[in-house]
Amino acid sequence: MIDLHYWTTPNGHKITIYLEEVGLPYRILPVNISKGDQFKPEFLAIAPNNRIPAIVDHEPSGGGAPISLFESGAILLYLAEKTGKLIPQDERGRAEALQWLFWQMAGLGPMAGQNGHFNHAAPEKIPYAISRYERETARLFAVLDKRLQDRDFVAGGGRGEYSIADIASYPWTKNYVRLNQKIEDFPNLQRWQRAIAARGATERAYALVETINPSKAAAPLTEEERQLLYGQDASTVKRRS
Ligand SMILES: N[C@@H](CCC(=O)N[C@@H](CS)C(=O)NCC(=O)O)C(=O)O
Repeated sequence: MIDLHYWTTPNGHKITIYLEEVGLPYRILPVNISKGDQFKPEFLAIAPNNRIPAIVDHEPSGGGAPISLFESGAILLYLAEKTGKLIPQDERGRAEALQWLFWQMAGLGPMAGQNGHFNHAAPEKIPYAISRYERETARLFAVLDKRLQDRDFVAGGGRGEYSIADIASYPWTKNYVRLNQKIEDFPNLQRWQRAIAARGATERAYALVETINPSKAAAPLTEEERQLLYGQDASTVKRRS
């Protein structure tokens, strides 16, 4: 059994999509990040960066004590290695999958995250910051679009095979409206996105939002929530353990 410490955000969706795809038994432990659950000592013990997602695998393949992990890319890779599923098995395909997984983790995720922050959460509209992150999001969408011009999936031989590389990027392109991107400018990405959206596992993963966080996106952040999420600095880490 896998414990998934989860909230209904793009990085959280990556892991529910994967687990739904491969059918590993898991249990969700909601971490409501706008209420401060990410600072609870029991969560920090497995996720010292106070960010979701995190997992605890109570049945590691090699036996022994449970393995806990934070960082969505590390979690996807761990689960793919555990199950042998949704990662190409040949050397070349596996290298491609890792390359695009790291691309998402180091590029698309952080840039789109800042795009969302400066467009929707920042207390003041800073045109340079908004433009910088919108343009960088668009550039990264174009990179993905180009990669998909002659293939169905990001990594693997032939037309590619569905893998953790696709799963990592999908949630960060699904929210293109929020990121102020015109999806019709990226037709290959749009085709890929539609194919992933139509998968049963993707539908089940996103359906969890209704049960775990039915009020999602209903209300703007309160001042207290804003402080919790965006008022963090070194002292936040030092005073919590
Ligand atoms: N690089 C991390 C990023 C995780 C992350 O930013 N999680 C956000 C939600 S998508 C979070 O937990 N935020 C809580 C906070 O900022 O206190 C990953 O991919 O796991």
